[in-house]
Amino acid sequence: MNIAQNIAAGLDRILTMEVVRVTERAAVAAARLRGRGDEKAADQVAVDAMRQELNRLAIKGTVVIGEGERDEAPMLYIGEEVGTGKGPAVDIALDPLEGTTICAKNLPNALAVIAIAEKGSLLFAPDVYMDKIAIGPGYPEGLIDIDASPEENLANLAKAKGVAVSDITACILDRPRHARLIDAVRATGAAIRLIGDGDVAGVIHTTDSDETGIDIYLGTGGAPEGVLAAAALRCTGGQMLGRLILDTPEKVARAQKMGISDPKRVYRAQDMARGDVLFAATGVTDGNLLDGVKFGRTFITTHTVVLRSSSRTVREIKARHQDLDKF
Ligand code: VTB
Ligand code: MG
Ligand code: MG
Repeated sequence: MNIAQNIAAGLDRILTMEVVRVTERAAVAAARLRGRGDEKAADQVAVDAMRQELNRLAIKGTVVIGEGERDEAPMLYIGEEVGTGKGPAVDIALDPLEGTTICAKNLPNALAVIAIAEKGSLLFAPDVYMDKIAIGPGYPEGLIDIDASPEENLANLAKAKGVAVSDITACILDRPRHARLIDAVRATGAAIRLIGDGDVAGVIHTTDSDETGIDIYLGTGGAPEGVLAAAALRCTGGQMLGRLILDTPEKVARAQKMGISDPKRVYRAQDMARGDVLFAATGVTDGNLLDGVKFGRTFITTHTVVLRSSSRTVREIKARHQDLDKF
């Protein structure tokens, strides 16, 4: 397929490489404020840097998952038009600093992330919570069930993996709302990796359980982060189910305005991110799959993963940036 055919068919292949700069730039900006205890400042510089680099891309982009009310970031809002305006029309989901608190505390797995998809193919999710469950590739379709108990899901996963339940590790956000879930998982004998923030990384970690030691992601986190994680899983394989938590009439109405008619719908990864999807993440702090930004004396090193759904390619890009003025 040549480039012209590629543009006609969906996402431009060139974008696969171009998009790396966008997350790299956001990650470097945020990394400068690692461990400073100032979440807002780190988020702000990441947003500004991502926006600046995004506007250099030859796309006609619309942000559909952006900085919501919850993070209170001033830019890259839902509906914002980004890119040069000359190029394919695409929808964009982004989080310039996923894990603002992680970055402020300089703990593992803060990321700069973006997903680019064909127009109309990302779930237009309100900024509410989403119940999520995810496992990596190589398991029979339908193995996990969002309505089954944690005991059942863990038993089925252990059986399919050919190990005892006690050899399974679940990743769960450390929140009071998960107290019962945590007890239920521990009662099975499985281990839990409790994370302070960063459930996009948590979900992605299931896709390489040999490396990360995480087999399954469970619990509720942000719906925007759910769509970003789904985009990544579309590219790596793996299964994810998500259901918006629309527990007040106000949230149901908000979702309805965004085109969601069934408030109880269970979304699979392929329902949240359809068609041809590109996903990129650059490590801000050191993590299980990506190294954080390193500030050397003469260059800055970044570590990025770029995924594409149509080819299921996983590219890891370690870059040395010598032009320090640019950052
Ligand atoms: C998660 C986590 C994010 O929001 O989605 C979380 O992955 C969910 O909200 O890093 P609560 O913090 O209210 O539990 C973040 O922490 C922030 O975007
Ligand atoms: Mg954010
Ligand atoms: Mg976030």
